[in-house]
Amino acid sequence: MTSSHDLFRRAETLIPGGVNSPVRACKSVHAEPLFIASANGSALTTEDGQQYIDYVMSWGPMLLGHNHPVVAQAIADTAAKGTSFGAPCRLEVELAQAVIDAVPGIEMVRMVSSGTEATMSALRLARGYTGRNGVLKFHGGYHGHADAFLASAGSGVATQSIPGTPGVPQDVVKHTHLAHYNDLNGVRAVFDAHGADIAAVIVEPVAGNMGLVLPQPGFLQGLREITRAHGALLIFDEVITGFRVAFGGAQAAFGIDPDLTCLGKIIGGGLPVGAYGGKKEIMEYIAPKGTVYQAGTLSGNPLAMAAGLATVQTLATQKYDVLAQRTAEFSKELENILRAKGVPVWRNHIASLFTIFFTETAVTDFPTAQTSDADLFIQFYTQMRERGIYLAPSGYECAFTSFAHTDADFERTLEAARAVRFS
Ligand code: KE4
Repeated sequence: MTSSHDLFRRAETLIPGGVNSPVRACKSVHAEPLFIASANGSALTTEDGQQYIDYVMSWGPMLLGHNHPVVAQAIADTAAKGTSFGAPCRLEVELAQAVIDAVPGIEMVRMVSSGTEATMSALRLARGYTGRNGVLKFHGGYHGHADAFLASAGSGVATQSIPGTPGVPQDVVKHTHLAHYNDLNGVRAVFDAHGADIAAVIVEPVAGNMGLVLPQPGFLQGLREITRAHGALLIFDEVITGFRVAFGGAQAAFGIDPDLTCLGKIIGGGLPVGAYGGKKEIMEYIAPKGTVYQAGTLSGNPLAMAAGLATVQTLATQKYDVLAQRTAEFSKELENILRAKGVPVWRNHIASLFTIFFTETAVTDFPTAQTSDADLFIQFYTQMRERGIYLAPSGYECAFTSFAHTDADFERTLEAARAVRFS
């Protein structure tokens, strides 16, 4: 059996950093990545034959749990008939319908192959629709790796403390304006200075890439009012929150009506799918109906559509409130266990998402998320991993539960936390 270590050594000679996405490299926690051989429900099995309870869940897609039988069967049945035609197929119509039926703000939708493609395309559409260049994003917000979004980005950019935006021309990022999450005065100031040229505000309605940060009362509504007042579009990046915070996404949970919505992760059920959608009047600017160009060889391919459709149809019957309550109780007990060890702890939680920060400061934006003690996080991550608990290798990510996590999983995780010793 080739171990994770041997595979990583080999991968490092073939792939930059040995990984196909930076945050997986576990650099910030001074560990090597585990190579996964298989996954089922809430469990991962590594190439070393070790089993872990998974709270990364592929960074969000696996809300039903890994290898869900309905999804696996849909993939197998569809694969037997071909995987990609480069032509329209029934399944992309059916997934489009399911997304439009579920997400209140989406009247028309375009499928792409990643969250990055979705946000990149939504911004181009906003610029084409408004004739403006500017975009406002938030410190610590992560919207994928398109040039415009790499200013003060969260997720792996924050994890690696990558300064600025190497490789991104200043001419591009000069159109990107920044404000702090939950700071409407900061947003107003940007609009006072640049409002005439701002095409859109893009926001994670619940922030998941600076750790989990919740919108304070009035924040999202304020963004809706400010953008409307200035003729800018409001783009909800629901790549994490879509079909997770509620079946209809954060926009359903918080009752906000964005102009455009970006989706990913869950709507692919583990296969590469992203989507952007919104008001029909805006979406019809997209080629070939309109002239704002966006395209993709594998967009809407039957295999990915089948996985996404089976996932969304199965999620429609799940009890989101029960999972939210179970996750709330589990993460609260985890917070209590860690606080009893004398370390500073702040917990943010919503639905099947939570983050434990190692700070006494209320975490409401990127600067307060950055007060979390990185060394305490590394001790926590390392000792939990030694005890078979697989957490995101970064303090700027969320923990994801799923409909596959059992009470026994949560109790085993709490047992592992009780055994952690902080120095
Ligand atoms: P992808 O291009 O990675 O499919 O989606 C980009 C994206 C867009 N918007 C939000 C809110 C996102 O969270 C993401 C991607 N999330 C990260 C983890 N937080 C993906 C993990 C990775 O980069 O490997």
